[in-house]
Amino acid sequence: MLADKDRIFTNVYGFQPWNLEAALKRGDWDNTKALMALGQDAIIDVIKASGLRGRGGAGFPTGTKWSFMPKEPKPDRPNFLVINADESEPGSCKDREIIRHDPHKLIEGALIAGYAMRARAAYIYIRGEYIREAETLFAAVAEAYDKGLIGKNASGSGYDFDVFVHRGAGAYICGEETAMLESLEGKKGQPRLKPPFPAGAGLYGCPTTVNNVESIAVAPTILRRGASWFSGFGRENNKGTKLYQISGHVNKPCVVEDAMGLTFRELIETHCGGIRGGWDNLLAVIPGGSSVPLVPAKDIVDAPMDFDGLKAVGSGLGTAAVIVMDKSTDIVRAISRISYFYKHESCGQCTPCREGTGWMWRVMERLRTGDADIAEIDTLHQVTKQVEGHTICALGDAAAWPIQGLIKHFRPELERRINERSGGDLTPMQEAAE
Ligand code: L3W
Ligand code: SF4
Repeated sequence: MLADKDRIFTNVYGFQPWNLEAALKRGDWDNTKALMALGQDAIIDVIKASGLRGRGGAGFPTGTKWSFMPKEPKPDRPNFLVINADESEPGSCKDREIIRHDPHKLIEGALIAGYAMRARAAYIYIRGEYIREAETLFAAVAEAYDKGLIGKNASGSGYDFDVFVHRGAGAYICGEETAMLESLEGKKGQPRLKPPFPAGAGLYGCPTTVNNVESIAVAPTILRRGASWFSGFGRENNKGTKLYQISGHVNKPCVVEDAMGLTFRELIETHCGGIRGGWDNLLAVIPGGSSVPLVPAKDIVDAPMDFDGLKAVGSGLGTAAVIVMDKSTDIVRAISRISYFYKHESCGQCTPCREGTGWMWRVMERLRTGDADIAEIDTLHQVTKQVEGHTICALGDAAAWPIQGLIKHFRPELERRINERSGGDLTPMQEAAE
């Protein structure tokens, strides 16, 4: 278990106030000017050496991403930093806790990262439903301006840097980085074709880096404590500490910071009081938010909770939103509900996703009730393969993978329902819960 002294997010449960006075006591904004004096390229080198990989789902190396930004921005084409706080992935709830209880870590991180990338300003795009969190963030940004920590001559560094908070309007797809840029520009939030990547042409066509809240919020601590301290946790290619969000059928759901690479069993036993009803009652786990395939109990228990460990069992770390399902779960219904989510959130601009998500959900619903032919299981699988990799953004993959995981691991259950027509309609209690 991670020692308290090694936690970056020391106020994740909000036992202390979020405000600047309390943040200063926790060590935030401690001589930020000296950190910046390291120099822009040296800051990027520290982040590279720390092994930090993006915490928003894709795991792209953060320092490498920062290094893509032009070193001499043109006056009419400034660099921008965009921080993705549109946390909408089902199961994900870590960025919310950072913003609620530790917003100054994020704002200080924005300044340091923005400075390293020669950015003129940071835009924090916050999920529309995060109303109280947005209020906290607006207030924390105002505190930072008031004390001269950001704005003109930010923290006495001689560097001018603004931070703008922008509220979303409730669309999951605006968490996709280029849809977010469109939305910030005041347009409909629809993903752009990549390349060009945002580092080449991003916000208003200017060089832009989009990073997740957690990736930015850990940067000041990495600089203060050193790259080797951070890379001392986890293992090769999977370094550092991470906020895990465990929901579902555990005795104590929580958001907790621990080292990358601890096993699923360690995570659940150490922080969640075990599986509801004991380990024999575990059915399956979605380990990285709804976009990654489920993993059956037998494969997940000893899997390291990091990028490579979860890839090895056919899934992914995603945002480390760990959804635990025990044997009381109707697994077909659960995946069908996820399919409905992607159908609902598809922006509709490419055909495989627009048509495919609805088609897959309708078949999933018939599989749920058992009102399908056995051959349709393979047809459904083929359609998921036609959607996967054939769309503009990753939402198409995200809609396909959970179904592929279901078919791979729970085909006998799908066949049983069809053979017995046993799924049935919703019970009155399930209807009420819908
Ligand atoms: C310059 C290149 N930049 C890649 C950049 C790229 C982006 C980052 C990763 O999707 C995943 C998705 C969700 N030159 C570059 C380059 N980049 N090559 O690197 O890019 P990519 O395309 O691998 O991923 P993405 O489009 O950022 C993110 C999955 O995460 N997910 C979580 C979603 C989480 C939320 C939330 O609520 N926080 O929505 C879970 O699995 O499905 O696969 O910046 O520009 N050659
Ligand atoms: Fe829109 Fe879906 Fe295409 Fe992504 S994959 S651009 S959400 S239609």
